[in-house]
Amino acid sequence: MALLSFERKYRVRGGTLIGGDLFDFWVGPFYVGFFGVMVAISAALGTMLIFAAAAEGPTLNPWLIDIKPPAIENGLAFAPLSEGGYWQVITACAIVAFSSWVLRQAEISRKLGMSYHIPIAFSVAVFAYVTLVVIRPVLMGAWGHGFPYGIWSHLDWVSNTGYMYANFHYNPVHMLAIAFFFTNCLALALHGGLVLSAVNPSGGTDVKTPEYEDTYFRDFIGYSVGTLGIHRVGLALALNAGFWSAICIVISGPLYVGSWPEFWDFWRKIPIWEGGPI
Ligand code: UQ2
Repeated sequence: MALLSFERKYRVRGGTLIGGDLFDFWVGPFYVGFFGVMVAISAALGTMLIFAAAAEGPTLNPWLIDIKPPAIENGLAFAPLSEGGYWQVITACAIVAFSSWVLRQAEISRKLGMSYHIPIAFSVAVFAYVTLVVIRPVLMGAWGHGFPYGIWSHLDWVSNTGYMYANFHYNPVHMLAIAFFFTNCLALALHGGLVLSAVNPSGGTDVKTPEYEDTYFRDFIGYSVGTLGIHRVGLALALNAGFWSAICIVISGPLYVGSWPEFWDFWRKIPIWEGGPI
């Protein structure tokens, strides 16, 4: 179906979750909807608040701007704007914008009669962010445990937070998340390489069909996961990477304090070899 007649077919009313027909229209190529309006308002407000907070100084160097959460002593209370209040309102704007973005994706899925894979996938990224700035700070009793909004300062936060647990690489859930990131990289490299090798072969030769792709992997490792399957594998790997990243940080503090290297001492204490030569 030609693009123009396809657009006439799907650019129709309906599928909205809220607001009925009110914002059920497009601006150029972009679907708006109630959640498009919510994104526009909250993203604009949040961005302006970032500029307002940055304007209070001490620097306007883009690399060094640092919008800090309230001090730990502030607990879970509202803070004055210049003492972490900006961070709190910016965080609220971000969560409204990200959630509205999820729901706008869902509305577009509904309009097209598609499944909800994209909003579900993006929700995992939003969950990881909310874990860092809301769930973990609330479990630890202070907004001050959230990460600061700054290019340099958020790196310092990651480093300092890691060292609070001596060496974060010994966190088993951090290991799991990294294993998913690496495997995701492997899968996307295999997939990108395979598809390009089939559909973009050397000049003058024919584009190859999916049978060639299957046969390549059957010759190579005796197994092809299939053209649909590789996308299931990829999505599952990507979502697990984000999900376990959130879990690995939310257990650090609320569930486990102290050093991650020492966590592994449980292994030495297993009764069948406890007291033995190791
Ligand atoms: C495949 C297939 C594709 C692919 C890829 C494979 C024809 C175009 C990459 C091979 C993938 C396998 C064997 C699974 C890899 C699993 C992990 C966890 C890395 O068979 O079908 O479609 O792109």
